[in-house]
Amino acid sequence: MKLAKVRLADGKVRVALVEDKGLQLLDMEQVTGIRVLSDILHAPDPVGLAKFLVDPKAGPIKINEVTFLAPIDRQEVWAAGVTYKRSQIARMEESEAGASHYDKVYTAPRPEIFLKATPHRVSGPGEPVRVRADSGWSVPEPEFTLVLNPAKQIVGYTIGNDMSARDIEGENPLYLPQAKVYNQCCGLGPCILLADGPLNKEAVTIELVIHRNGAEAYRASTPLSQMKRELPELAEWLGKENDLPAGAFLLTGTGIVPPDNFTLENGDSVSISITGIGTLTNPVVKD
Ligand code: DO4
Ligand code: MG
Repeated sequence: MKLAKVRLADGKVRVALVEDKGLQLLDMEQVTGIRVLSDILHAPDPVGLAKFLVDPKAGPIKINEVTFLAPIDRQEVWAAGVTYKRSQIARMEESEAGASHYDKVYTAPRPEIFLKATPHRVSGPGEPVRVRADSGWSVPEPEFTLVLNPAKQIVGYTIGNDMSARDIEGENPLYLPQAKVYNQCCGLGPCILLADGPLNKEAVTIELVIHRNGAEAYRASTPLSQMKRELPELAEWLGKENDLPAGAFLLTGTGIVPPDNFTLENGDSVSISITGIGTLTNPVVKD
């Protein structure tokens, strides 16, 4: 089951069930204390609650009649890094000074985890993601993303784009927060696939397509199963000594890194597709 936050033609923001036949709006007035998407995600039984909230009076709405918004409310956004061999190799190449750190973290029991964004830095579907004006080498990082409730349980999955300035990170690993965290540094959406059973990682593919001037400039894909770590392992490390009272999103690292001569440009379009979730597309801005 997939849930989305959408803006209707009349400007109202609603939570909806995303189905093949269209969107079913949820009637949030029916249950006290349930107002926004994360109230459903953090409830004891998100799937049961979402089914209960379907508004029987509202017929299905066509997907192209609404605007999908980032599926975030007050959650923090965290990210794990160097969880795929491809990321380890790319990082070691870009950073003379920090190469051994990336090598070590790939095999160490403790993963790399960093604070990626707060809600105001997140772009939803169709909203711009940003390349820093002081970066000459930036890429999108297409990442399978966990949705955690305040009890630190995985309650859903979405698509994340961990926009990254490779030159800033490569110059000195201590610049990582500036390479990763800035205005419009993170894409999330278009919806949340509720975790209502075990996830078959073998069946999930992550694909990145970048368009420039109307033509395809880059395309690559990776199976989620190429990830070195387990998803619950990453969630557990994030939650150690670290409360998440508003819940959290956890991007789980990139297995796709464009070649070293590729950098995003103003006007590019980044599309990330993940099996079972959908496609997140964002235009790129650079001032
Ligand atoms: O070590 C830097 C960040 C790594 C990262 O974001 C990734 O592997 O996805
Ligand atoms: Mg990343």
